[in-house]
Amino acid sequence: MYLSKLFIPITKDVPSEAKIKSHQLMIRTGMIKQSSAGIYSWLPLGFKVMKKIEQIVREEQNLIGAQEMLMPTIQSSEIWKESGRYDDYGEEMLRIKDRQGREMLYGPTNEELITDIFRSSLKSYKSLPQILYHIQWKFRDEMRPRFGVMRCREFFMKDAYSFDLSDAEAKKSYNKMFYSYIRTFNRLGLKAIPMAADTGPIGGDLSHEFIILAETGESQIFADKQIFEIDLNQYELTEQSLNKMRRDFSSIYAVTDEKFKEEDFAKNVKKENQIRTKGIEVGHIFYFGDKYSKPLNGLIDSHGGKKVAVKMGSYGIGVSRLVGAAIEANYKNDVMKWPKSISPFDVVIITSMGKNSNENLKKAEKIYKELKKQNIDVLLDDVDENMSNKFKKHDLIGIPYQVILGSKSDGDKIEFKELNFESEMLNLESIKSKLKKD
Ligand code: P5A
Repeated sequence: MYLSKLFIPITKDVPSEAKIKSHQLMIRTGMIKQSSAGIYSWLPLGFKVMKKIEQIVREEQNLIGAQEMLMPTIQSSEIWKESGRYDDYGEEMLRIKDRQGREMLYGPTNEELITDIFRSSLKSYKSLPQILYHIQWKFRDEMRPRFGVMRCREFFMKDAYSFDLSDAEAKKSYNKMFYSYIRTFNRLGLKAIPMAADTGPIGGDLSHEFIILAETGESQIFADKQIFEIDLNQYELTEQSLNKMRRDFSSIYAVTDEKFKEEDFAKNVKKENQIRTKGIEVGHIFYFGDKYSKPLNGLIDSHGGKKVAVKMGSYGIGVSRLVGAAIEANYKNDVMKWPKSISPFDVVIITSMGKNSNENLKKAEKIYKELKKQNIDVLLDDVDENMSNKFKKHDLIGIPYQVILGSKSDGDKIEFKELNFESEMLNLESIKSKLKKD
């Protein structure tokens, strides 16, 4: 893609309500545009990043055997009345009437709808376990939408639902999802720590929030610093390893504010290991047994033919929130550097448009074609603007690698720079191998 052709409305005008870096930066680099309070359009640059995150989430869900499907955004109020949440959910639910006067709603989550699908589809324990997921827009009429895509009204979520015969089996599904989340955030280049959490309107008695440390986060967290030292790569998808993983994490104190008790913290964590800080919740998993299957009659025949309510859990990842969270975690000293796995482009060729512009552009196009052949996603900055402005702009856009065709590049030697590092002079072959995908 040529930058001169890309729809990327870069602006210096940031509205005063954009208080945190990710919000400011997403507007400045034309990633999103607010259409009304807490509702955004995703412009090409922002959409590209969100799609990359979505794809990693998808691959990691598939890896643990979860099956992708798609449920609608608009739901009927009937199932919510059956579960009892139609009234409980309160003002956050956007309620709509269709032309026949039927009460509908824009789904804030899908526990009811998936239970309805399950109850009319599966009848026997022989079909269990099952994990289904979709990646779909949600709507919550938040009282104070803020921080751009972090707390908005319309947002993109991956939500998965597990179905098992017994509590013991259901815990295995919970552990698989726990593992999948650790892998997912790792691949996104983010250190997200599972913390014991409250269940709120979703319900149940077992729950973890996955939290990225950030001063701008809205979650207050209390943890033993040892939790950040657990080697996340040691776990495998076997029952034994998953049990070990849960034991490792539950043996170290890490909770959100709703679960926090000063005396427990003092008792369980040495003073010098105590961390009190803020974080961004990027995922949240719940085990709630038969909270929905019981009122909604999600029954299955168990071994002896006896009908029992299926045991369920639900598992969410804030896909659109993650775009903002990744910026909060990676923006430092006025430079944004995307993790390789979710960067909107793999590399940018920054071309000086000064006195040798024709020559530079020809050279840039040649390199561009070569890199494209290697399946490398390249942005070519062919905009007629001075180099210092270009560098400033690319510090904000955050593509991690730059090929710079300015005064230093000469013949075979091309200036190559990784953001936040000194540049080096390399030939095209070395650049290709540096950019090679794993
Ligand atoms: C789990 C999946 C649920 O809704 N039901 C289905 C459960 N959990 S949750 O914690 O309420 O949300 C899951 C994740 O969605 C993101 N999120 C949001 N992102 C942007 N704006 C919002 N207003 C918003 N609300 C929730 C979070 O990442 C959360 O962890």
